[in-house]
Amino acid sequence: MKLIGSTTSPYVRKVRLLLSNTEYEFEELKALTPEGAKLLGSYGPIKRIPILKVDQLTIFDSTLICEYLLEKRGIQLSIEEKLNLKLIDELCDSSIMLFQQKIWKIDHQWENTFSKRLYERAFGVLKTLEELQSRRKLTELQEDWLYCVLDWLSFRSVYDWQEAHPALKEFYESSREIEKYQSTRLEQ
Ligand SMILES: N[C@@H](CCC(=O)N[C@@H](CS)C(=O)NCC(=O)O)C(=O)O
Repeated sequence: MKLIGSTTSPYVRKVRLLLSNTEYEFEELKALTPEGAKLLGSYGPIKRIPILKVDQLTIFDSTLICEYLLEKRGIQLSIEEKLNLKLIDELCDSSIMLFQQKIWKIDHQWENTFSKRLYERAFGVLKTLEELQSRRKLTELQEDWLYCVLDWLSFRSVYDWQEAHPALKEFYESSREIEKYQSTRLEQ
């Protein structure tokens, strides 16, 4: 089994966390560099990381990869679980796009309608997750995915998510030393 991805991607980290106790090969590929983008093309048309090569399959999309790995372990996710995981994915997607708007100098100040919509979505999801976390409603899998996004937001200094979300901040700060998060930490 081979995982293709970078050590800076929150999507790749979701999969790395799930593979924590499994033997696999890791192929480093930085999607945002020209060389990485070219190499990604050889794996299929989507051109995003992560990619998992396993059992003659090339699986793209971090959520599909996680679902595949969990199914192999006999675990089927409920719709309630999937809905919360989708919220976290939406937070990740909108935040990544906001970051790209900046680094690709499309809308550096997030002034256009598209950026504003992304920002609203990210903060709407953060508010919902704040409520869920303050009532301790998140499962371990949801916490893992959430940690991946919060840590990436901090790593890239995308926006200040901490001030308005004390329960998320507390969760983030108290989780930092957990071994699985330390052993998959984001690195340039
Ligand atoms: N929905 C995808 C998103 C993956 C994604 O956007 N990965 C980023 C890296 S963090 C990427 O490959 N970006 C390359 C690009 O947008 O050109 C997933 O969950 O795997």
